Amino acid sequence: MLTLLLAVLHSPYAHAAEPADEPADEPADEPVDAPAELGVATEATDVVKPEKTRDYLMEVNFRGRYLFLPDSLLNIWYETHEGETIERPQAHAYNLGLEFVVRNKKDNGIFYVDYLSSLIKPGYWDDIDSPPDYLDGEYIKPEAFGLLMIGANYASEIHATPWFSVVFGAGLGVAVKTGNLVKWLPGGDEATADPTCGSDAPAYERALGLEEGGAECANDGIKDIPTVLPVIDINLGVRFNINDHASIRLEGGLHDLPYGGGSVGITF
Ligand SMILES: [Ca+2]
Ligand SMILES: [Ca+2]
Repeated sequence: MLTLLLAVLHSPYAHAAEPADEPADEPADEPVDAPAELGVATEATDVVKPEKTRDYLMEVNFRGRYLFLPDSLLNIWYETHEGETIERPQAHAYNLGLEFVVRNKKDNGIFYVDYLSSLIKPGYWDDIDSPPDYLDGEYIKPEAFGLLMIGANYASEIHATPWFSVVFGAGLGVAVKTGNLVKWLPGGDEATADPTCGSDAPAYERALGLEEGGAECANDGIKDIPTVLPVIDINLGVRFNINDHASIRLEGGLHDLPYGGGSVGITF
């Protein structure tokens, strides 16, 4: 019985008689008795058959992330000046990029390139002193400040259902700094570029103008940040797998900074 079924399935006439099964191979109104046409149908079937020639999938994804340093952490080192005009800015950024993923049922290799763009507003960064000194902080203004990041992550995957899984892992990368953090120091500091400008004024006044509408002091250079930095990745997320054709990954963790975000793309 089984032999018969297989014989039927392999018969060229079976394909010709069932155009609904193979609509791409042979339009229904083609003459079924032309030998050349049957030859094409058989050939096409043979090509379609070995569908799974590799036991891994690949993805190309677009990724977007929001990164931030929590206030609770910054509060350890910097005054908040909450509610004042010199209130400490938020330390946050966004991150856009591309991923190439190679994965099997359990293992994921994720290769990425992305760009972190600072969302930090110009503002006053006043360190915590004991006894308090609210006038010795620096005024920092990001100028095209960002990081171009490239790296590789490994992630392990646990499938809850064929279309939903938990993905977690870690990895390393390299970041190249773009732009700068321009700084103004408090007046009287030995390192000010123009010691005569606001010699007893705090940094925010030297940056924004000593008086309402007044001239600003020249900046005092840039913050000393290495051009090349390591990237440490720790990721925990979930993946929605759409028929092995597309996937969405939502995750959070560490991408040098704590982050939350997602990746969406095609699977092939
Ligand atoms: Ca201080
Ligand atoms: Ca201080």
